Amino acid sequence: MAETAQQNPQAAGSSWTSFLKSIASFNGDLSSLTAPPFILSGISLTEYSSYWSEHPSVLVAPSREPDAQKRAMLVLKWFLSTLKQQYATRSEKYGNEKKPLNPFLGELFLGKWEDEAGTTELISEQVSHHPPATAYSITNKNSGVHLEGYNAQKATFGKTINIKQIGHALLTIPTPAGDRETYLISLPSLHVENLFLGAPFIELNSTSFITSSSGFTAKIDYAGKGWLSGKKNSFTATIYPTGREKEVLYNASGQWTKQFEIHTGSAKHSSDANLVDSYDATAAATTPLFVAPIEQQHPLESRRAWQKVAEAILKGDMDTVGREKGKIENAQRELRAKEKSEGRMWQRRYFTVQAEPDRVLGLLGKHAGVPDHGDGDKTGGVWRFDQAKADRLRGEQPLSEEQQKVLARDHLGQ
Ligand code: HC3
Repeated sequence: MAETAQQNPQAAGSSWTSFLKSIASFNGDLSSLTAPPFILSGISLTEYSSYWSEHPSVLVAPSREPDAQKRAMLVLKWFLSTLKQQYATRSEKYGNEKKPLNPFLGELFLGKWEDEAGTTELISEQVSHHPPATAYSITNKNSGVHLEGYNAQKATFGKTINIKQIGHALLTIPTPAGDRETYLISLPSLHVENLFLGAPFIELNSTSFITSSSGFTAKIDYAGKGWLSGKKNSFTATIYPTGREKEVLYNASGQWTKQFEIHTGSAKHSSDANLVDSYDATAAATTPLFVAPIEQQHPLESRRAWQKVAEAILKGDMDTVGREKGKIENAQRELRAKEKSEGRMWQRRYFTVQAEPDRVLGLLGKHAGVPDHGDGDKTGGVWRFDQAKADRLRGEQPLSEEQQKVLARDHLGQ
C-alpha cells in the first residue's frame, strides 16, 4: 500500500519531485498527468458543476428585482459569490488543490439543494471524452431561474500550470415583468500557485465577462497577491451599458474568498455613500447538495461508478486505485471500439449538440469574449440542455437489477 504525505513526508517529497519533472514535459492534457498519491482526489470533475449553486438564494435573487440594471448587479454578485466554492474550497479543506478524477463519457452527477429558495436541481454529465468536456444544468423550480453551460480546460506549462477554460455558461432569469433575460458568462483563466512547495492552490487571472440580453456587461479583472492590493484572490469589476465601457454604472472590488463591496458609479466614495451591496464569503453559509445514497444511484452516477477508486485513494492503496481505474478505462475503450464498429455513438442522456449557429452567442458573444462558434471544436460541440430528453428520462421505469448489471459491466468493467 502506498504511503500518504502525512505518513511519510520524505517519500511524498521524492514523488513530488518526479511529478514536477513530469509536468515540465507534459503535453497540455491535464488528464495525462500522473500525480503522487497525496495529491489525488477521489472526486470527479463532474461534481465540480455543483459549485455554481451552493448559495441558491443568491442565484435566484435577481428574479425578484424589477429593475434591469439592478438585476445585472445581482447577477454579478451571485457570480462572484460562486468563486470561493469553485476555486478555493478544496485547497482550504485539504491544504492543497488536488487532482480530480477524469470523468468517463456518460458519467453523471445528479443532486438537489433544498432550502429557503425551494428546490434547485443539478444535472451534470460528461458529454465528451476526447476532448474532455462536462455539461451541466441547474434549475431552481420555484423561480424558473436556469443555469447551464459546458466546460473544458487547456493547460500550458510555464513557471507553473496555466489553465485556460473553454466553454461558457448561460443564465436565464424570468423577470417580475414576465420576460426572460439571458446572461452569457465567460470563464476565468487560472494558474496553480505554490506548486514547487508541494501545496498547490488556484489563483485566477486575466478577465472574464457577463453580458446580458437586457444590455449590460460586467467586466471582472482578477489579480493575485503582488498586484495592486497585494492581497490573494483580489478582483475589481465594473458594470456598464454593453459597448460603452466608460459609462460605469457599478463598480465592485474586494477578495472573492473574503469580502467584497459593490458601489454605484465608477469609484468607491470614501464615506461609502454609494455602497449598494456587499458580500462576505467567509460568513455565507452554503446549502449542502443532496445526492442519492450510492445504492439508489444510476450505475453511471459518479460516486457509484468511482466508489472503489475513491475508497482506495482515501486509504492510499495505489494498487487498488490502478486496478479499479484500469477496469473503467478498458471498458470505456472497448465500448467506444464496439460503437465505432457498429456505426453508432453514445447517446448523451441530458444534453444535445446545438446544430444551428447559436443565437445567444451570435448576439452577445463578442461582448463577453466568447466566440460565436462556442469553441465547439474543443469540446465536442456546443452543448445545450435538452429538456425533452430530461422529460423522457423522468417518465422512464427505474432500471431493473439486470439492466444495472449490464451497464456496470459494459461501461465500467465491473
Ligand atoms: C485545473 C483543475 C481541473 C479543472 C477545474 C475547474 C476549471 C473545472 C470547472 C469548475 O467549474 C472550476 C474548476 C476549478 C478547479 C480546476 C482544477 C484545479 C486543478 C485541476 C488540475 C487538473 C489538477 C492539476 C494537478 C495539481 C497537482 C496542481 O493539483
